[in-house]
Amino acid sequence: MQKKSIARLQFITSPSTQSYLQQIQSVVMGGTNWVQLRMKEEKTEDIEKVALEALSFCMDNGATFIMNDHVDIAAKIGADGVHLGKNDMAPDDARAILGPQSIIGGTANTFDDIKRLADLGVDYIGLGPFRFTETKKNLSPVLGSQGYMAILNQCKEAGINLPVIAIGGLMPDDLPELFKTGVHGVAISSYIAKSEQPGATTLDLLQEIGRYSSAN
Ligand code: TZP
Ligand code: MG
Repeated sequence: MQKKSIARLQFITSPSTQSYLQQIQSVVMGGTNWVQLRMKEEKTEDIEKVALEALSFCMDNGATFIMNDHVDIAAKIGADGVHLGKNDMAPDDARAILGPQSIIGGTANTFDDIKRLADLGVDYIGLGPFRFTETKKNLSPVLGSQGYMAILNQCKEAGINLPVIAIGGLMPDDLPELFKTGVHGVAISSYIAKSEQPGATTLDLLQEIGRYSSAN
């Protein structure tokens, strides 16, 4: 099996009026093919139950399913990959468990973070936060588009070609500016999850993203 490619839009679940599974169903029906199940407050057994259902839905509908934090659950259910923050399992250890085809993403706030993650073999970088967001606790300093520009330039100079995914408080108006900095794509949670119609919001976002990037 070939490793799946990294899309332009990753939807990340957030607590909202819709259940986590409903959110994933809505956005996949809205056209996105890349989702991350992020459940921070729930018990591991409850997370595993949702993950299993969400993965099954994603498999049936051609979407890539990424598990936040829980390498053990990802391994157990056969998720497409994991997203790991600075306090999670190291990416090389996760790779040893999940194997070469697994998509491993890592969180970065600086160029040094990206360099370290590149050495540890991640497949994509979640670089942020772009701006303040209530979705994540203990937020790192905001980068703004100037920050992305500077860090993406450092990546270029260092020959690091990993796909960089912008994250943190993103809204449609941010997209033209962000894609100019050289990011590969965007990860969006609350703007989609808390919208009235997450599926329709996703479709609009994908159309917008398509105007600034060559594929999704
Ligand atoms: N990591 C950095 S910012 C963030 C995460 C998980 C939250 C992204 O969610 P939102 O609601 O799109 O700001
Ligand atoms: Mg984490």
